Amino acid sequence: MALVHHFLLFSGLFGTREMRILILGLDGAGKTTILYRLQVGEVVTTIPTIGFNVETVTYKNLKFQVWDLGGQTSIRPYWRCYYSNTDAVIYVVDSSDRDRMGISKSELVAMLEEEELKKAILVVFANKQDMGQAMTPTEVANALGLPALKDRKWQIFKTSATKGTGLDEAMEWLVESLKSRQ
Ligand code: G3D
Ligand code: MG
Repeated sequence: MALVHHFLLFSGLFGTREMRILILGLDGAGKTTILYRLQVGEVVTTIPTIGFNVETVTYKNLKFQVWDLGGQTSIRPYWRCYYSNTDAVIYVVDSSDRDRMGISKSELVAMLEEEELKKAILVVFANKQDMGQAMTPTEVANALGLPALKDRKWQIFKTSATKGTGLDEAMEWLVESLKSRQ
C-alpha cells in the first residue's frame, strides 16, 4: 500500500480533528528524508527566534513536525511549544551509528517524560538498514530501552528512508494503532 493511501485513511478516519505527529531523533538519523518520502505536501521550514529548525508538513487534518534532538540544552524548553496534543511520535534512529546510540536513548527517555507526550504512541524507525554495519531492530530496541517502557504503546520497524523500504509497514501499524485508540 502506498504511503499516500495511508494518509487518506488517516484523514478519513479522524474526521476534522487535527492529528499531530512528531518526527524526532538525533541529527543525521534520516528525519528530513522521511518527511520528503511521505510526499503529501510542501515541507515548510520555520526557524523560531530561538534558532532551531522546525519542518512542517500539513496534509488535510494531519500535521507532521520535525526537529533534531541533541545538542544545546538551552533551547529545550522551547520544544514544549510543539508537544501539545501530540498523537504519535516517530522516533528515527541511525541504526549504523553505534557511537551515538546512548545519546539517542537518553534523548528519547527525556522526551517521553514530557507530560504532553504521555499518551502519544511511539513508533521507532530503525533507519539506515541498508548500511552493512546497521544494528538489527532488536538490538536498537534494547539499546533504547524500549522493552522497559511502561504504559506506552510502541513498536519498532526496520527502514531505509533512502531506499524507501519499511516505511509503509510502519505507517500502516501507526494508522491501525491510532484507529484502535479512538
Ligand atoms: P536528519 O533530518 O534526521 O538530520 P537527513 O537526517 O534526512 O538529513 O539524513 C542525513 C543523511 O543520511 C543524508 O545523507 C541522508 O541521505 C542519509 N540517509 C537518510 N536515511 C538513510 C537511509 O535509510 N540509508 C542511508 N544509507 N542513508 C540515509 P547526506 O549525504 O545527504 O547528508
Ligand atoms: Mg533534518
